[in-house]
Amino acid sequence: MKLYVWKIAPNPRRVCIYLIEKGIEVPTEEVGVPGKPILDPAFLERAPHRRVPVLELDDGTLISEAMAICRYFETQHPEPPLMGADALEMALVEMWERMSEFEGLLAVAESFRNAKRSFAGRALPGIPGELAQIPELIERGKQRAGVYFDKLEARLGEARHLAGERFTVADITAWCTVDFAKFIEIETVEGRPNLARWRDEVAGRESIRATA
Ligand SMILES: N[C@@H](CCC(=O)N[C@@H](CS)C(=O)NCC(=O)O)C(=O)O
Repeated sequence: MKLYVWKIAPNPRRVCIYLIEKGIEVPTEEVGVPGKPILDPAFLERAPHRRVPVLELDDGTLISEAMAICRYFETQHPEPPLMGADALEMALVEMWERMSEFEGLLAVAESFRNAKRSFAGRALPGIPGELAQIPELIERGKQRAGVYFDKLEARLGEARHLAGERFTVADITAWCTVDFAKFIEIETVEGRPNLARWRDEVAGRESIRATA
């Protein structure tokens, strides 16, 4: 088994944090090209979805998508539960995790990928060939991310973590989003005291410090 990662990128980081929280050790291979914001062409030839993280099983099966990889491990190592322990918690974890990826992480990525010169012609991950940046999406991504951070602020005023008392994969995706946002010009915790409280608490976790 092997986990393919790109250590500077937020999506592989979601899985790395998850594995540390679970105490599961998996051999990893870095497939980012040093000094360039691209994946190793040899890896891309073997990875049909052209993105990381990818988990390769011993029989050659390739699993893409951070949450699919976490689900694979969660089913075999249910303790401590990071994807919910009963019907309600599972639903709340999935709700907040999906919102965090689709409304948060993708919004920050939209602004980032359309702004950075080093991503010119590569405005979306996973697309073969050229894809032009759209400058209007820099601000639109920030606007979307701001709405998401407000949503986190409201939720974290009523709960310790996103899905309730327990730290879960929803917090992992939200953390990676808040941390990734330092690469775009946007306020995250400023003026959002509940988000600041959560950010400071989560920042102290060993899994977060180990993947910083
Ligand atoms: N929804 C996917 C997102 C994967 C993704 O976008 N990964 C980025 C790194 S954060 C990537 O592989 N980028 C490759 C590239 O930019 O060429 C997941 O959950 O794994």
